Amino acid sequence: MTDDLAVLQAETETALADAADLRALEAVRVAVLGKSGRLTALLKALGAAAPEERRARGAALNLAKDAITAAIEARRAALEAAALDARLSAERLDPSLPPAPGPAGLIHPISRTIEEMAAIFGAMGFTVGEGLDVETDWFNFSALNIPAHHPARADHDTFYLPGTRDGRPLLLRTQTSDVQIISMLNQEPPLRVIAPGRTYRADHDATHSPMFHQCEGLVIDRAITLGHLKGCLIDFLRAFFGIASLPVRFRSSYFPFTEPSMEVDIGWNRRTGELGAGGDWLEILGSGMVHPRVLANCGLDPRVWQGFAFGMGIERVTMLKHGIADLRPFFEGDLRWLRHYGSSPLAPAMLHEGV
Ligand code: 2U9
Repeated sequence: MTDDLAVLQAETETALADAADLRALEAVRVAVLGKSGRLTALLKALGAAAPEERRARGAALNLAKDAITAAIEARRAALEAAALDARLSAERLDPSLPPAPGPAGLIHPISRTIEEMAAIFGAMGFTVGEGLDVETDWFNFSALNIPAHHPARADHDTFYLPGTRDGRPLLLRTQTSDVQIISMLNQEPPLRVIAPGRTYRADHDATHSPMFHQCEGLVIDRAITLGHLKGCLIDFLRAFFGIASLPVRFRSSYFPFTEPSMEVDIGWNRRTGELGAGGDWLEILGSGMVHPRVLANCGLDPRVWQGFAFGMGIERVTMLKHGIADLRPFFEGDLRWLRHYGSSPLAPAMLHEGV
């Protein structure tokens, strides 16, 4: 190698060793191999060399270029590895740290109540079923023994939709019973299912919203009695409201889909709104033994299979549990309300900790 190339290579190696980061490295590369770089200039000058010199000089220049390129790439690899090491140690993650305070997001009270119901009924062996918001009148009414002339079927109570499915009128479901009907049609009994979800009724005032949420439930088995219904709902209500001595009263009622039917009341103080004591009664849900005709509509022999069912409004029980006076903010998306009534996603509903 000629002296000038040896000097150039040595100086480049020193400059590369001094380059502390990728930017400095790039500057060295441009100064040697760039358009106006020192080695590029020597390569350009090769054309002017005497023909007998050109071969040896060309080979020397190429050797120097290869050596310098390799030195640049080696330094680049070292600098990139050092930069990655520095980033990894600066960004080290400690999974044992508590979550950083800040806008982590909160669970809406409706979702929270559904989680709590799933936890309580889940511990009793229920699964959570889902249906469709848009149903036919068979799943919403006919299968449930709700007769053709029933007021619930009228336009002023139910949102009907254009079109049909299976030749039947479409509607927005007014209760989540479609889930239990589908469960009975598709699964072999015994079964235990809850059906939380959106429901719709043509009702809009201070205490009614055209869209609201219900949780219904269904148990089908052999030899199911009213005693099972009562035990299940008393246990649920006491766990949900967190009051072990919550008074619960069953009052005879009527629904087309259950026989006998019962409304369920809990003890409270009407004056203070306090639940659990006070001598007054507050209606909280409806229930009953599944009507034999509903069982038969879903292909079950009522002489073999019995069951009980219940239904409650999710907004209503959430308002009572948390002392929320107004229904409207549930659907207004006001962040101040959500921050106040929302619950932490990091503390999910767990029965053993009290939901
Ligand atoms: C099947 C058979 C029976 C579900 C039931 C009620 C009683 C009830 C209301 C409470 C307040 C709805 O949100 S609300 O307006 N529901 O009173 N629901 S029994 O009965 C069923 C369900 C499915 C197959």
